[in-house]
Amino acid sequence: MRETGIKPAVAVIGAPLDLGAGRRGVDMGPSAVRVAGLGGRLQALGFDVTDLGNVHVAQAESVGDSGPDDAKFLPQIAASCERLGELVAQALHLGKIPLVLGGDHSIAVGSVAGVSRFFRESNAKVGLIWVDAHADMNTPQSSPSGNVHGMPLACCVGVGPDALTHMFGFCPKVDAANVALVGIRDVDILERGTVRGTGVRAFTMREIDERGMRAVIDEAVGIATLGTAGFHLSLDMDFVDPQYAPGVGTPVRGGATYREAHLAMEVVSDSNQMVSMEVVEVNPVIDEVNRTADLAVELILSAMGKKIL
Ligand SMILES: [Mn+2]
Repeated sequence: MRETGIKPAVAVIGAPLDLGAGRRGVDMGPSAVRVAGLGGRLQALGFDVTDLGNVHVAQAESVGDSGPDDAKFLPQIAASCERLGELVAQALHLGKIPLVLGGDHSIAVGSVAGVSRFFRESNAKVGLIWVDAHADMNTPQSSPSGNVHGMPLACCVGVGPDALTHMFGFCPKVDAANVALVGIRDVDILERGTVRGTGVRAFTMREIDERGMRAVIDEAVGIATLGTAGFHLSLDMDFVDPQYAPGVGTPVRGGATYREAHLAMEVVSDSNQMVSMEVVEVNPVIDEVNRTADLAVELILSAMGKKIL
């Protein structure tokens, strides 16, 4: 997308949803990332930037009933994801790269549905690189918490509540064979069965330690681009070690270092195959002077092509 000679365009879409998370605060993530200078810093990199504002999401305090215990706020989350998916597809129709700011990770169901629907119109499919401390492949049956932000990747490959798996009338949104899950170090016992059963390629932190980030992301790009029109990058900031990214929904130690995280994004950028991106789970409530949001902007810039030289 960068070789066309036309100034590439990015459409920023905020998705301030926190109904999928147990801990409150990620609804402020889009603001924190904007305050960290996202728009100006993307423009400085040569992008034409349009900010579409935030997609409407329900507020927990005004919903009252949290719905099913095994998939809390499911109807509200599905409605938000549908609205988000529409905006993402519209941005792609305008030739822009959708950049979604979360919000908890359940919003990825909407982003991926929108991207997939767009490419489906031209009989193409999309790959998915999911960068995360967790597998996000729980189901209502396996989830210990009933929090939907632990389920979105399973939904993208067709496993989960119909309201999420069949959004826009088709399922799955992505073939499991085109999914790479990178950076996991905290997977629930029953969730492991879904990871193995669906056949997504999961790169654990151990594999990153042993093979190096470069080799792992190269392979992930290969999986996500095999027979696809490109891939969506879903970046959960908890991928990065809490030492560098303390302000996230669910911190887990043992994550990517600052340099490894940048390298991962730089290798993604080198592929020139990323068609859309989202950054989720920035939680300003437990952050330190917005440094996790600032790192989120840095990683976005690296994924979008910022180089040291
Ligand atoms: Mn996640």
